[in-house]
Amino acid sequence: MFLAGHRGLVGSALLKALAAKGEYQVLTRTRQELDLTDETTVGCFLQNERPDWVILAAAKVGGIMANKSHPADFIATNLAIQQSAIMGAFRAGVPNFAFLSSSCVYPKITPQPIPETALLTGSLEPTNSAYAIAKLAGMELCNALSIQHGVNYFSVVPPNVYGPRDNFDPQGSHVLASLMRKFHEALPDGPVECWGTGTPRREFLPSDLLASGILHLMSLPRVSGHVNVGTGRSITIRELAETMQRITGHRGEIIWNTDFPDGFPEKTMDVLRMTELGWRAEFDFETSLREAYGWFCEHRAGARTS
Ligand code: GFB
Repeated sequence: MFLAGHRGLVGSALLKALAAKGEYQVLTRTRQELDLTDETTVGCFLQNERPDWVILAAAKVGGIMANKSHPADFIATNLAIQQSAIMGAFRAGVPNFAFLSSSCVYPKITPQPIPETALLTGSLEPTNSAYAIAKLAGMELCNALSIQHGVNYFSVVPPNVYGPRDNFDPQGSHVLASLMRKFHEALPDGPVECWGTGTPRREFLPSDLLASGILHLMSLPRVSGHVNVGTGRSITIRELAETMQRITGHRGEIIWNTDFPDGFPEKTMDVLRMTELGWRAEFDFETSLREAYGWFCEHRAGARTS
């Protein structure tokens, strides 16, 4: 199997889970060894290796401000990676493909929790529409190849993921990593600025559980379309900030800067399909967050902080 993006947040968790399972021989390539945006090179690589699976965990990703300020990069890079990997795999006769999408593909305003059937039933959230359109194109391509050619190409839709090897850059990161760093670096009684109103609700999943969910889907004979792999539970950004304060021991003021966008008012996924497929995410959020904070403290010097 070829795991694309093995050094990232999701890919590194997948690499660890695959090694623990021991059922697959896992091929990896660094960005320097294989440019995933180059369709010809990726096509040749897959023709030579002919893996039985490809997992595409490589993507240009980022939090709300990275998406809002660099929409062209998000759509162009992701479309190029997906075209290379998905069509390269198909042309090389790879029978199985797991594509990593994101819960931001769902409409901005839609009943919560969001079932898989909500896809394309409403307008996208403007701050990440470019990224979402790239992900929707990848999902549709996997689905179309499955329908037209009978291959097992499916999409995994995770919520906001966190864990080892996350990006902790305050401008580009997602909220959980950003707040972890901000509260850690603040003076114990000093202020911390958070973005938006604090009222949006988000669903958070640790990367090792996402990897476990993906491996579960891969163990099934076949998966059609896309599957939400999450917890089905969400908290407000304010609750996240207060939990982070407790974990880091911060006692100062939290300032909500409403010059920054809120994005989706709520993004909580319905996980009934995944439950029926035999998997659910069982974990205690605060314990898991403490573990993630432990990783950050230990690896801070080498973590992506800019
Ligand atoms: O995680 P996040 O950047 O992205 O932000 P999304 C979630 C919420 O946290 C927003 C608020 O309401 C932010 O305004 N927030 C508060 C902060 N303080 C901060 C902070 O310091 N940093 C950040 N980043 N946010 C992303 C999409 O949406 O979700 C991606 O842009 C992807 O494309 C990802 O799909 C899963 O959850 O709003």
